[in-house]
Amino acid sequence: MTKLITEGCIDGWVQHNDMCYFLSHDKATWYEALAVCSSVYGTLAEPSSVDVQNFLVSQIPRNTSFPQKHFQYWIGISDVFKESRWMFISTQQSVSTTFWYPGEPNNNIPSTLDNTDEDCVLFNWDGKGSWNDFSCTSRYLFTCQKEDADVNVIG
Ligand SMILES: [Ca+2]
Ligand SMILES: [Ca+2]
Repeated sequence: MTKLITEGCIDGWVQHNDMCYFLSHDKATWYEALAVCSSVYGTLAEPSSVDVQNFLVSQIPRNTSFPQKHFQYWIGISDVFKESRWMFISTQQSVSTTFWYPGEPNNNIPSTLDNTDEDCVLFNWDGKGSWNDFSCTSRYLFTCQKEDADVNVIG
């Protein structure tokens, strides 16, 4: 049996260290976004360090139509399992390095129809990468990550 290891990222994904990242052009709920990322054997992006956080900030396109409005993206951090316990969704490890916008996370409960609280994290709340907890059923852009090496077994 031959093992063929292909390094690098597939088209449309950007490499950083040993990971590939994808920024969506379509909006989805946090749950839908997680399903999309999982469907390509990845997960929602997890800025687990200053390095990854800064890389993701560098990848966000400018909103040329509405320069005052920043593009915001779902990332793979949630407190959906236990309120105020923020964890990376792929590993369920607690998040230690955080980049919350001042006053966040506030678990704000909007007076919308579904009346959910805020259990999912939006990246780039302020145009500088800050995080804000938000209602998981809101529709936003999202960013996925996956490991850069695809292993294809031939034989
Ligand atoms: Ca919450
Ligand atoms: Ca919030």
